[in-house]
Amino acid sequence: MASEIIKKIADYLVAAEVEKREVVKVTKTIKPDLTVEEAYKAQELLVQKKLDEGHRIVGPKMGLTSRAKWDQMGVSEPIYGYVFDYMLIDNGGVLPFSDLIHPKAEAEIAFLIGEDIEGPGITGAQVLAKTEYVLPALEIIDSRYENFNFTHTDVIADNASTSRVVFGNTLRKPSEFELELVGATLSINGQIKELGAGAAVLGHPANAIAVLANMLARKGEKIKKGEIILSGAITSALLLRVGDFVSGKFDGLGEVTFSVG
Ligand code: 0L1
Ligand code: MG
Repeated sequence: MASEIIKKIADYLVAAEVEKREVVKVTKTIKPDLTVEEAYKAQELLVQKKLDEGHRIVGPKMGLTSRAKWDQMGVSEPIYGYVFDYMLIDNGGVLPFSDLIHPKAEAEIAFLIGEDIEGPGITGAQVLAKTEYVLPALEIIDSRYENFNFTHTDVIADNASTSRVVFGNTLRKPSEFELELVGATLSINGQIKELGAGAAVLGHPANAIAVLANMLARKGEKIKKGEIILSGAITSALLLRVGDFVSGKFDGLGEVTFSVG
C-alpha cells in the first residue's frame, strides 16, 4: 500500500505532464530523502493512473545507460520508465511543441521482443536470442522538472522523462548486425549535431535490455513478448525548437524523422 506522500508525488508529476508545466524537483519540495525504492513506487502509481485512463503500455524503456550520464548524475545504474500508446508519433510526422514543456530528442535502437524474458541473471546474448526484430527510434524526452534539474530518484519518479517516441519503419533481425557497431547520426535542419555507436549503450544495446529484465525481476515482473523497448540513448539529447526538422540515421537500419510544429 503506497503512503500518502508517494501518492502526492505521483499526482504532482501527472499534473505537471497534463498541464504541460515544469515543476521543482520532488527532492526539493515533497521528499528530500526520496529513495530509489520509493521513487519506483511513485512511478508505479503514475503508470497505473495512465492505465486507469485507458492508455496502453507499448513497452518499458531504459534511460541513463551511458557511462557519461552516470558520471554526470553520480550513479552507476540505469533506470527504466514506460512508453504509452499516446506517446507515439508516426515516422515523418509532426511533434506539436505546445503539447510538451522543453522537449529534447535522442537516437536509440529499439527491440521488438519475441519471447518473454524473465530475470534474474539475464545476459545480452539471451536478450538477442529472444528478440524478434530491432528498429531505429528517436525518443523525445521531456522532464517535468524545471531546466531538467533533478536527482536520480527524482527522474525515476518522473517516468524517466518519457514523453514521445518515433519508431522507424525498418524491422531487421538482430542477427544481421553487430549492434554495438551500428553508427547513428542525429541531425537538426540537415546539420549533424550528435553521433555515436551502439556501444555507447552499456557496451551493447542488448545489455541494457538484460539489465531491464534483471531490474524487473526484483519486483517479480518480466519483459513480455510483443513489447517494443527503447534500449537507451546512443547520442546526447538535443533541445528542440518549433520549426526543427529532426532526422536520425542508423547504419543499416534506416532513417527516422519528425518535424516540430
Ligand atoms: O531516456 C533517457 O535516457 C532519459 C533518462 C532521464 C534523463 C534525462 O531526462 O535526461
Ligand atoms: Mg532515452
